[in-house]
Formats: sequence, C-alpha cells, structure tokens
Amino acid sequence: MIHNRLCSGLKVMLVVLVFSGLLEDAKGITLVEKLYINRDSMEMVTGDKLPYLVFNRSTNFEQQNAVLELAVGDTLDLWIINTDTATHGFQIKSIMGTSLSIPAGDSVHLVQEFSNEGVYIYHDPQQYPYNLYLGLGGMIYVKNHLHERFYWNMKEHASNWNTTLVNGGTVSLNNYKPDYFTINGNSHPDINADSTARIEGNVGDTLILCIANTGRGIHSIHFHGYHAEILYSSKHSHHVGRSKDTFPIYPMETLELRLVPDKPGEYPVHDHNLVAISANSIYPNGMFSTILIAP
Ligand SMILES: [Cu+2]
Repeated sequence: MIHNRLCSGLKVMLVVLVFSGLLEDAKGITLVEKLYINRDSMEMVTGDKLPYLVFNRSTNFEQQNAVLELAVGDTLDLWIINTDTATHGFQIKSIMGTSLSIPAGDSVHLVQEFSNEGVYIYHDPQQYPYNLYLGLGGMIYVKNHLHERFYWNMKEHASNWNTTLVNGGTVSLNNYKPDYFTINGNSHPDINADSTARIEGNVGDTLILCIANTGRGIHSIHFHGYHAEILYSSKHSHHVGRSKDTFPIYPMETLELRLVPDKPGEYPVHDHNLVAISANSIYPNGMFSTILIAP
C-alpha cells in the first residue's frame, strides 16, 4: 500500500517535471542584443560616398543594418545606443504600438517577446520618413525551424537627397529619383560576396529567404530557375502558401520565402523593376544576384 502510494506520488512528480520542462521550452530563451545608431558614409559600387545612418551591433560603422534573429517564443532584451548628435527613435513595425525616443548620446532599453513566426522591420520613425530613408531600418527574423536562411534588406538611394538632408535642407517626397539600389548595403556584384544574402545550397535543401523592403520604392523579385513558396507576408497574409517566381514587395513590408531547389545550377534573381538593377545608370550594378545550387 505504502509502496503503491509512493509510486503514484513519484508518477505525479514525474508528470509535473515533464510538463514544466515543456513549458520552459515553449517560453524560449532571452536574446540580449545591443544596437548602436552610427553615422558615417556609405560607399556605393561606383565609389561614390553618401552620408548614411545605420543600426550596427557595435560603434564600428558597417553599411548593413544588423539582422536580429530569434525563435518563436523567444524574448528580445535590447539596448539601443544613439552615438549620433541628433535625437533618434526606435520602433518595431506591427509589434510596438509606440516608438521610443533616444536623445543624442543616450540609450533606451526594451524587452519584447515574439510569439509569431515572421519578418519584422525595426526602424527610426523620427523625422519620418527621412531617418528611415537615410538608412535606419533593419530586420528581425522570428523563425520556427533550423533551415539555412538568407536575408535581404532592400533600399534605394537618391544621392542628392542624402547630401541635402544631412545639410539640413528639404527634399520633395514627390520627386524621388533613386540612382543606387542595394541589398544589405551592397549592389551587384558585391551582393554575391555577402554570404548572408547570396542563396547557396544543394538540390533538395530547404532554403529560407527573408526580405524586408526598407526603401521607398516598390520592388518585384524575380527568380529564374526555381519557384519559391510564401511562408509569411506582412501585407497579404492570405498569400501564404502561394508558390511562384515573382514576388512584389511594398515599402515597409516583409516576406519570408521557402525555396527547395529541384536542380543544380546558377540562376539569376533580381528586381524586375529594371532601373533597380543599375547604379548611377550603369547596368547591372543594382539589385541583382545569383542562386548557386550544387547537385
Ligand atoms: Cu528575371
């Protein structure tokens, strides 16, 4: 009798332990990150330099905004440090209802849990849209898998705007004629040298591409050789599950695509809006890359 009670008591304890273990897993981990708002110049593929602002993981200026990656259920513990001489802001689109203000030389802290898979844009909404235009827009990826993944943060640049804005001038939003087009701060051919952007894998692999349009133009990504399936669309949730080869993406919107290559080869992937495949009118030095698939 005593033995039986002991056994059932142990069983209850075991069940409790197993359940608390599961809950722990579901709660996820806390990812501690720091983003520094840095001001410097961005070097274009032509050698031209444009005044630029960016969110980096350190005070070292890099022309690519940091990608923050979490799993569903994880919590982001984030400090944002403003190394600039102007006030900036911070907001995560469709996650944070209000923005945080960060005076020059100051910092803010936030803790945010992510419960849904998707690609989210973090950005500086102050002086909207100019701080965003000058570079301050990056990507948070909330994943629910361990597949190989790639990231495209797409932006255009109108070189006369950058110079005018940093000198305190004004530009007309209706007269936007970008002359440079970048993915993660690079144009073709440098995109293919960025291992976070260039899609590489083997036949049968599951490859994930996260895209954020933090520019002001509409882009339309065309895949040659393969179709991809939409796993997440910030603008059109009913597009999830569609398999196709061209993916329009609006400003401040995001996509998560899944590509499972069915054959080896090297195939172009590029913006169908052909001006976006140029740099200061030189083709094909814009949003152009290739997918490289081994047998
Ligand atoms: Cu094409």
